[in-house]
Amino acid sequence: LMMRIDIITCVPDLLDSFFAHSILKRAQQAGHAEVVITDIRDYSVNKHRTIDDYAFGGGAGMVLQIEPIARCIRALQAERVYDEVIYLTPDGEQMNQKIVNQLSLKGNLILLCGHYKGVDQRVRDLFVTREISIGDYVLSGGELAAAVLADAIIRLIPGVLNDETSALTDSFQDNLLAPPVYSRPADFEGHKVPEILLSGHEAKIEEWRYEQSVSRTKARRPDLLK
Ligand code: 6GU
Repeated sequence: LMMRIDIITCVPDLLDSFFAHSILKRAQQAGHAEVVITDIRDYSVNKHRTIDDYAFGGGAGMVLQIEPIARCIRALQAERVYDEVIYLTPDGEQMNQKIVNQLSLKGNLILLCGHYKGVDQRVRDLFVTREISIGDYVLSGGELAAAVLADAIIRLIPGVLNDETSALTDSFQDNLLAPPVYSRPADFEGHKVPEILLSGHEAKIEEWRYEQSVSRTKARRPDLLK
């Protein structure tokens, strides 16, 4: 299984270092996923390499123009089939684990990052198949949102995580928060690890963890249980 995620951005430097690190690098080295960052400016239609212009009708802020983005998306689509072209935008559908699970089962994805006042509406009308926000706050561009989405997707691809980092015990994977975890020492200045965890009773430990998940979810995120 090999998933390719293309990220289209006008600030590629912002994303390059992120995908060169940690679990995402491992996933790429193992051939489970490939993340390719493309600079919109490389598809500019003029010698000054401009990609944005003033908004028709006036108002503050520049708009990413349709021509460079159209040329970029078409160049990618000429090479392979993409399941979705996702535009990262604060007015999109709010990202959650269910959406991430769905996307992790797809083949190739294009993530388009907005900037300034966003992209020309015609890009959304003609090319974008899905619009996603990472939460109700405004970032200065879609790059961090694209990194968040790509990270959440890639770690779910079969074979990317090992037993220690297994996604099966994540918070949200079953609409429950994860239970508390402990490691050595068993006693830190009198603060002891719950005895059950030292008991070796596997079934009882699982039951305790489940109860902790439920009580933690009731206390912190009752909305998840509805
Ligand atoms: Cl996807 N983009 C921007 N610019 N801000 C956001 C966001 C996306 N999601 C939440 N805030």
